[in-house]
Amino acid sequence: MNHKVDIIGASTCFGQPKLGVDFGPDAIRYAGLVKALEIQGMNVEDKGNITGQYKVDPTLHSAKEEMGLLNFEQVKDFSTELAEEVESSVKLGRFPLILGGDHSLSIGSIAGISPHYENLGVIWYDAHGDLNDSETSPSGNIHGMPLAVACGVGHESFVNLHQPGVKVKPENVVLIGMRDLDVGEREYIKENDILTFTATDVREKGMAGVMDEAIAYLKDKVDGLHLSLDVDGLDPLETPGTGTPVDGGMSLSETQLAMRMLNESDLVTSMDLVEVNPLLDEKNITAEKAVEIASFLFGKKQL
Ligand code: 6HN
Ligand code: MN
Ligand code: MN
Ligand code: MN
Repeated sequence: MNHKVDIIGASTCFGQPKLGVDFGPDAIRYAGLVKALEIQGMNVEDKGNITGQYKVDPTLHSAKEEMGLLNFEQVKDFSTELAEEVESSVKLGRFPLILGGDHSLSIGSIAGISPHYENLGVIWYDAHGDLNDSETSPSGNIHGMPLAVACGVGHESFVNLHQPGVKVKPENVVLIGMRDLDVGEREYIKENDILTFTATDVREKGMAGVMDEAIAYLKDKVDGLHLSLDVDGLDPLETPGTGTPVDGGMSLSETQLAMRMLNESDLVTSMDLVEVNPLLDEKNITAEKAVEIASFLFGKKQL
């Protein structure tokens, strides 16, 4: 595990309609992220927040649509700025830990990371596949599309953002925790044969079994591994402060186990920790659990 960690706050809410998720990065900081990582021996640098040029004015937050994409301009502008910040972190040999913010931020984070790898792997830990495009999306919300974009599907200015071309091969993707997939997403997963573990697969095989399979599948073919963890992958009883909760999710302890196994695999080179919305939370517990999850990825143990 890279011990040099850059914290990059991706303070965006434009990928979905609920205000407050742009405060996610600060909520995670207030829950003690920097200290928690330093205790694990990490050299942490907090790079502050990226906001993009569009200021969030709650009274004006009504989404403008462009070809079925809500807040297209804002997401494009934000993603471009984030990709640059993330790339400079990777170039310095540091581990970018990107705090969200809604999941559309992964358009930018993956665009900044993938040029540095021949074969970037991605683990998408989420209730959702985030594999829609403007045609399959039931909502027009871009936070339901970033993994499709990374795989080369979607609006060309997203697909070619920061660097032209496909950022991640579908065969290098593993989905974990799926339980709310749209029709088009299911088709995409089948057509591209994406290794997928639903929430009931986790129940059936156990998290250890799932992670063993995921790590074995990825370890010999990827030269970098990006973990994109949406807190709605966990059950809403664990992480209520998020915009699109889905029942039947992973527990904190299953997630801790997954993180411990990823730590031991030594494969992970970057992470998004997203969809923490303090305005929907109860006493910041979702941010506190996000800190716990990151701590386990960076080596925290219970004994
Ligand atoms: N997330 N599949 C739904 C949509 O609107 O496309 C929900 C997306 C949730 C997005 O998990 O970041
Ligand atoms: Mn989700
Ligand atoms: Mn997501
Ligand atoms: Mn949401």
